[in-house]
Amino acid sequence: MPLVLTQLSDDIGTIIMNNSEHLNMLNSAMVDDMLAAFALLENGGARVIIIRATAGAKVWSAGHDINELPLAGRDPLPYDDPLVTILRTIQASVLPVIAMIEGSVWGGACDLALSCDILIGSPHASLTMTPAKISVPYNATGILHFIGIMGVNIAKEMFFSAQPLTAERAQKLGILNHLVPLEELETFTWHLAGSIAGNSPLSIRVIKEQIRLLANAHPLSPQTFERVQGLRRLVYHSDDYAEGIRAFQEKRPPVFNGS
Ligand code: YXS
Repeated sequence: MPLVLTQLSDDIGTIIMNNSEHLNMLNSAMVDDMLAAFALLENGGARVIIIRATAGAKVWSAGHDINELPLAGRDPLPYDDPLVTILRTIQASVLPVIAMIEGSVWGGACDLALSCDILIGSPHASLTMTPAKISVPYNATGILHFIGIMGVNIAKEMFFSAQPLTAERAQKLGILNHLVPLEELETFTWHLAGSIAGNSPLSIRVIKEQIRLLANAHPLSPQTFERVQGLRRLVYHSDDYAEGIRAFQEKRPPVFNGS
């Protein structure tokens, strides 16, 4: 069974995460198939892309495959990590990308959903940011991404609490563009995609890249960048990082000792 289904109709491309049995975990195989689907649609004439899970999926995506996280002492989210790669691909795609979210979204999959240009959710959608749950040091790009979209206070609450942000609250905060009844979600998303597909693809492509460049214009001094990376090494060299992964795999609450 393919991990990803790809469809193209009326200039609208759809990438369906088709591994709900394994909660659409963003492991390297799933990401490889998503990257291939992107290339197929970008070169196949699509004017807009919808990313979704299969209908009825309770979990849109459970995020990074924890079993693919490197052992303690190595950066869990390096530049060439599959999850980080798909985030860059979505953000840099010349096509507008819509996340159609029916279920719960976890960890790095939140970053994937937020990398899309427009988020449309049903009342069952939720976003839960989990680094602190398994003692993972999130990366600078990702943290800036969250701050840019939701502001410092909401980003702190999401990262510190690892509690779900409900669809209703996400919509009030402007994180979800639209909160739509489940039975209308597909039609609403398709209609919005159609209105985009009917507009100038060149103008949209230029505006998307302009917004990406201007929104990410953070003057980071080399010293600040090194400091951020040094802080991350504190975590991924820690016992807590290894404990977070071990506890998940052993299905027990983690016992963090802060070192
Ligand atoms: O017991 P089996 O072998 O069937 O495996 C269980 C889970 O262990 C497994 N599973 C995962 N395995 C690896 N990586 C994952 N992200 C992951 N999520 C789940 O899938 C099988 C079914 O899970 P189960 O029984 O818990 O299903 P459920 O319906 O009761 O609960 C669904 C979830 C999503 C609420 C639950 O599976 C869950 O909390 N999963 C972990 C979500 C999470 O923490 N994701 C973040 C991954 S790390 C990441 O994305 C970044 C590195 S970061 O942390 O920095 O954001």
